[in-house]
Amino acid sequence: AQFERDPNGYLTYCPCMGRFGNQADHFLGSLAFAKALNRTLILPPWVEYRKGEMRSRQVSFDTYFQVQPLLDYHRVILMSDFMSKLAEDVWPATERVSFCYMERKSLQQEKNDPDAPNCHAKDGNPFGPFWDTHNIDFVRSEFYGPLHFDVHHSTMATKWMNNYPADKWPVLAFTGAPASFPVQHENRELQKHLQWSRKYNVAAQEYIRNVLPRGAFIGLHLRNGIDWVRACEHIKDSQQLFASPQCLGYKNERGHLYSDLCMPSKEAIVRQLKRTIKNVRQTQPKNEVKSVFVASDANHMIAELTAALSRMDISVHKLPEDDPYLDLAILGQSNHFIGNCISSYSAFVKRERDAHDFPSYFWSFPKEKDR
Ligand code: GFB
Repeated sequence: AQFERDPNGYLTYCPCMGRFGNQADHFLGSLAFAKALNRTLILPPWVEYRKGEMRSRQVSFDTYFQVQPLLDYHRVILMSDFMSKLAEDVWPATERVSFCYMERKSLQQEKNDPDAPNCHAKDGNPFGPFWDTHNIDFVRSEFYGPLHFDVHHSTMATKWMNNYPADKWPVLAFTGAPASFPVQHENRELQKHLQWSRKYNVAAQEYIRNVLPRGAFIGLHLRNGIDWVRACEHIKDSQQLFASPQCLGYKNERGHLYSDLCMPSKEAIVRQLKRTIKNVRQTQPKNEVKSVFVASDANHMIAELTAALSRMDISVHKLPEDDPYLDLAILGQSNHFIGNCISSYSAFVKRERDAHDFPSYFWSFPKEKDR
């Protein structure tokens, strides 16, 4: 029964924008969108980029997350299952249409190209490699503008269903996620259905049990690579940047951007960490903080933090090898978490912790003078 055809149709997309944090935001929105349209969501693989590789790698959705808890919310199917068990019947190769808002120019297209308007859904990286993973080619394009994806504040879902009924359009395949970035406020709570696969749950538990000293630990996310330094320059000319609504509020109800929020100084990090530890010691004396776990894309500051905490008898740890997913799974389990308000990678951890009522804080927030 698991692989019976859904008469209400299917929806899928390429997570073609950004790295994991962006893709996760997009996933939550796409899940809500599929539910609003009452279509089964075909779970796309995650798209990953490795240094020195020209083509993205696609990693099956269930490598990192369980399928079952998503089914509590809505019907979903792995893309590999859909393609091997249902596509021949539901979505034959001669009927595969790609959906985009409006024409997307091809990379090679000259100014006066006579080609008919097209989504060019497989043009460039990761677009081509993504659909190639499951041997998907498109025979036609469909421009869905001016429809959009905000199903919470309008009759948008009805419009989609009227324009694209499932009997004529069994699969809606989008060139990018049918969702906003950052994640819409209403969709944040869907994070509770996104639960780590057994492999990552076990790995996180083992690390916490076997490597960290017994006792409470504080998880830190330090986003400080060169791409981040450059991205932070946009603070000057924006109201919000990436995930910043998670601390500033979606309408800036809790403040405006400032550069420490994006790139806190080393001194500010040490100060805030010490202050957090002292607070925890005062408010939860029974659950003493014994260690700090640091996740970072570049500089973990292990030496600085170790020196700063040595007199408090607190050790500082990081994974022996770079693993963005295990870092996330461990941060999700820490007793306290300090993340970067602007980073969607931190936002993933924050949402997961909110779902469990675990406390989280942000670097340099609130602004020092307001504290
Ligand atoms: O996840 P992501 O979209 O978050 O991209 P941001 C950052 C990527 O950097 C992650 C790596 O997917 C990881 O591969 N990374 C970041 C980390 N932090 C860590 C960490 O603590 N541990 C490990 N192992 N890896 C923004 C994007 O990234 O960066 C924007 O939202 C833009 O699209 C900007 O590209 C420059 O939101 O932090």
